[in-house]
Amino acid sequence: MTGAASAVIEALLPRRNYLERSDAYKRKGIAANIDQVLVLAAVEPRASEEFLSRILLIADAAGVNTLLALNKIDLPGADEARARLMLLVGAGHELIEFSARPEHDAAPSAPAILRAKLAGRRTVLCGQSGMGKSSLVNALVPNASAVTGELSSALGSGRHTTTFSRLYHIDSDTTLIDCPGMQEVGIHHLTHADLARGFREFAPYLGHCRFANCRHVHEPDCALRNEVAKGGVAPERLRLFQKLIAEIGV
Ligand SMILES: Nc1nc2c(ncn2[C@@H]2O[C@H](COP(=O)(O)OP(=O)(O)O)[C@@H](O)[C@H]2O)c(=O)[nH]1
Ligand SMILES: [Mg+2]
Ligand SMILES: [Zn+2]
Repeated sequence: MTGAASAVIEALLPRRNYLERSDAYKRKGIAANIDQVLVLAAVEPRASEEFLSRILLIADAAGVNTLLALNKIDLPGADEARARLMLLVGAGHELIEFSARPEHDAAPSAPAILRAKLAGRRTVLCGQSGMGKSSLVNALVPNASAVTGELSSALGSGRHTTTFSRLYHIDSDTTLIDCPGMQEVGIHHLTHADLARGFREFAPYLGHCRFANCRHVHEPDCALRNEVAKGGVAPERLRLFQKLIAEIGV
């Protein structure tokens, strides 16, 4: 506690949903009762597609809507960055793009693109360090003064990476929760079925394998692996799926 501030819990509201991540030992809550997760990638530094996939998976498993966004499209390299996200777009994730820095007025500004999508909702902002989360908060929230990246001049090294989630009010019924410092997104709390469903483009093939309990790894007559061989599903996506089920042992 800091200073004399204190608070009283007036009521415990039932949880509508609960976004969490987990390693082999413990689960870590990210946020509860949210309407959507805004998953932020950037032109530079390059976002990890695996990181993005992991956030999308935990959100899908929690039953929370997602929105995938590419920031910093004012930078050269936007086309390549967009192309790298096409696997996720092909999997059924909507992609929006903008520039969070208002001085780059040639690119669509974040408030213009996001206002209607955020209005009246509670949105959690997730993304690796450097993607522009704090810049986006500053663009959307009057007087937010979130500290943005670069090297810390005071310390000479290290980054301004905050580690606590913060909730900002855009207006009386619109909130944005910044989740900084998320380097790893463990998925140990997910089941094989959660993962298979989270790779949304797998849906037409699930349930059509020879074995009802097919794990889609090396079973014969696997509908999903057959579809990859035919070119209908991207091999990178099946590889990531197989890596993740091996990681959590399901
Ligand atoms: N060119 C450009 N730079 C941006 C944009 N958004 C953020 N940045 C820069 O990217 C760096 C990291 O941004 P920051 O908001 O701290 O990222 P965070 O770690 O996700 O909170 C900072 O130097 C920002 O000024 C953008 O739309 N365009
Ligand atoms: Mg930040
Ligand atoms: Zn199969």
